Amino acid sequence: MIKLRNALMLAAASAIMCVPTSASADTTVKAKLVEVNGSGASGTATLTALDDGSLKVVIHAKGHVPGVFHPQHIHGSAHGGHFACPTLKKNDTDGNGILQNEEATGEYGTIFFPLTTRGGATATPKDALDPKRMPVADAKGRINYERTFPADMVPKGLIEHLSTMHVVQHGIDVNDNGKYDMEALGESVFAKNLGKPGVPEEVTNPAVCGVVQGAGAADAAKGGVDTGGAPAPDLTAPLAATGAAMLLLSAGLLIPRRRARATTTVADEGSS
Ligand SMILES: [Cu+2]
Repeated sequence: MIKLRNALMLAAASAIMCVPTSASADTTVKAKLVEVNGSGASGTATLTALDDGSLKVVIHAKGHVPGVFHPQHIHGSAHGGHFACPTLKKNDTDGNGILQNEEATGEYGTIFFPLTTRGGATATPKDALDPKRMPVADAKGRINYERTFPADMVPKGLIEHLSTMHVVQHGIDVNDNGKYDMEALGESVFAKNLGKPGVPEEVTNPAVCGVVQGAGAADAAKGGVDTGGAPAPDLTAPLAATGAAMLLLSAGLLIPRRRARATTTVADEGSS
């Protein structure tokens, strides 16, 4: 009965305020991918936290080393934090003119969620550095990637801290021979430290980095009204819905409910 009463009151309040009762909690954030290590690559990444706890990732990039795989990850932390994209000036601690991944992670955080093309997506080399399950740039160096990860694959803390995440694509060709090789920069210390020796440094060094734009959007994902239904037409919709929810809350009409979401932890450790 209480549920029904709340529903009726919500409907009434919504009618008065012209807010649809089926407000969506979907939240979309975008990142502009900017070149690192003079890769010449660029692109955009769009992350959408869907109502059901799943995460849709769309990446369009160009200018990458053609015909080879490019490890790509969401970098960040389950606990949020202030991250930035690395720069040579600030982060090239060994002064060799190249940003190794281990130098860059100080800025963009650890590998939090590998954006594999299929299968698992744990923050371990098995997934994060799998040449067979990372996107391959086409003959013109383009990568067009889209995957929706179900809720039980999305690591805890990712949706909550969506606005502090970074999208990084790796893989550069320093000696310009069209492939990854040991001759250029030697072995990847980063991969070796993760227990995967024999990976060329060219594979793990960052090629583009993107800071998620639209800070505050993640809060909407967290506190949005869980009424399901119509997809949000744009970024402002979830925020508007949250505003409406706040009004209803202050009027004592709505009992806040945390968005149901799988909390299965996909290993958010094991990366460095
Ligand atoms: Cu990465």
